[in-house]
Amino acid sequence: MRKQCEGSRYDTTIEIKTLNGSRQLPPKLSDGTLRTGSLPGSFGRKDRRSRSYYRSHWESDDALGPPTPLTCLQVAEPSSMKGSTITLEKKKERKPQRPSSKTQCRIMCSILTWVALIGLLGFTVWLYVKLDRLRSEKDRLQTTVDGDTDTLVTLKLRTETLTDQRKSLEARLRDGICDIEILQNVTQQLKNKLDVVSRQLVDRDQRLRTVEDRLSSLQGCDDCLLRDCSDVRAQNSLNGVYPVWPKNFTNAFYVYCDMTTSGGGWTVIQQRLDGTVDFFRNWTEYKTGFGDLNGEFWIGNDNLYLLTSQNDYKLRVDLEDWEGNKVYAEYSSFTVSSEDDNYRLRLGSYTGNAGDSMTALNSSQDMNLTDAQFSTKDRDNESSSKNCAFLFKGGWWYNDCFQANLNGKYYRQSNYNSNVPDGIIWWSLKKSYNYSLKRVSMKIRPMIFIP
Ligand SMILES: [Ca+2]
Repeated sequence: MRKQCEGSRYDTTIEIKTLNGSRQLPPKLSDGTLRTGSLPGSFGRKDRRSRSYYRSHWESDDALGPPTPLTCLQVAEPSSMKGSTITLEKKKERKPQRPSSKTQCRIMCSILTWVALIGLLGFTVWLYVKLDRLRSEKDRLQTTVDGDTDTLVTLKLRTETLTDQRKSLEARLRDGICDIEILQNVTQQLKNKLDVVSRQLVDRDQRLRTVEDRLSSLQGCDDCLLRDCSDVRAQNSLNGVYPVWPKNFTNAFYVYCDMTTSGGGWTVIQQRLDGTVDFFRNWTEYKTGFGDLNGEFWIGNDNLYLLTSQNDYKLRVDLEDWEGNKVYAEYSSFTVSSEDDNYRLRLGSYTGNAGDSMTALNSSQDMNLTDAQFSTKDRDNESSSKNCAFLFKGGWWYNDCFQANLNGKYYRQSNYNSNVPDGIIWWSLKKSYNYSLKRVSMKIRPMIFIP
C-alpha cells in the first residue's frame, strides 16, 4: 500500500480495455460505483467514478477530461503490478449466492452483540437514572434529617430552658408557700390582738357611758360636778383616766388621776416615762396637749388655765433618776394664765427633797420661773437673747434659760452626749446639766384638799 495525494502522478501505466479492444469506462454497479474486481489498488469505496477509473485514464485518454482532483488516496499497489496491464473482463452475471451459514451466524452474532450492547447501554442508562434518583432522594432525606436534627437541638435547648424555668417556679412557689404560712401566722396574731383591743374598747365604751350617765345626772348640781381628780378621789381611789368638768367650761375633758401619791387626788399635767412621745413640739400642740394619758403626755396649756383658774392649786413634781431614787418638789401655789398672757406661770414657795429648780435665785442668771411665759420652738417668749425652747428642745417656762427642763429630750441613759443641755434636767438634784432623769411627773391638787 502507498499513499497517493492530490496532484501527484502514478509511476505506473494502467490500461483498461474491454474484450473487443475498445476503451470503455469501467462498469458501474447498480449503486453507480465502479466495479473494480481484481483491479489492483481498488479502494472498495462507493463512488460514481472510482479512483481506479481516473487512474487508468490519467495518461491513456485525455479526451475524457481531467479527473476530479483527489484529496487523499489509499492505494494498494503490489510490486508485481507495476507496469502491468490490467484487463477487465466482462463476467457473466451469476445469481447472487446466499450467505453461508457461517456468515449468517456472524451476522446473527453481530446483531445479538449489538442488541446486547444496546440493552446493556439501556440498562446502564436506567441504572444511572435510578442511581441519580436515589441520590436525589438521599439528598432530600439528608436535608430532612439535618432539618430534623436542628429541630431536635432547638427542642432540646427549649426543653432545658423550660426545665430551668420550672425549677425556678417551683422554688418561688415553695418560697411563696413559706411566705403565706408566715403571713397566716402574722394574720392570726393580729387577729388575736384585734380581739383583745376590741374587748378593751367595748369595756372602755361601757365605762364612758357610765361616766356620761353620771355626769348627766349631775347636771344642774354645780357642786356635784367633778372639777378635778380631787373630786374624783372622793368616789374612786384608783389611778386612771377620768373626765373632769372645770368651772366656766362647757365640756368635760379627760385627765389622768394619781390617787396614791401623798394621799392622792392629784391631777397629772405632765408625765415622762420612757421617751415614746416626742416633746419637741410647737405652740399649738402645747396649747391643746398631746400624747397618751396612760403613758407620756402634756395636758395642754388651755386645760392648765381652766383648772388653775377655778381654784387655788399646789404643784408637785415627782422625779426618779436612773439609780431608782425618787424625790419630789412641791410648790405651795401654781397658776397658769390664759393664752393672751402666753400662759404665764406663778409659783409659791418650795418644799421637798429634790431641791428647788424653779424658783431658786441665781446670782448670774435669772432662773426664777415665776412670772415666766411659756415658750416653744416657734414662739420665743423669754428674756434670753437665745431661743431657749428651740435650743433645749422643749416647750417650757424658760427664763434665761432654766434650771428645770422637764419637757426636754428623753435620753435612755443618765449622762448623755450633746452639745447643749437639752435632756430632762432638774439641776438642783444632781447639780449637773448633763444628767437626764428617767421618770418625771407634774401634778396639781387644790390647796385645801384633805386626804
Ligand atoms: Ca429669747
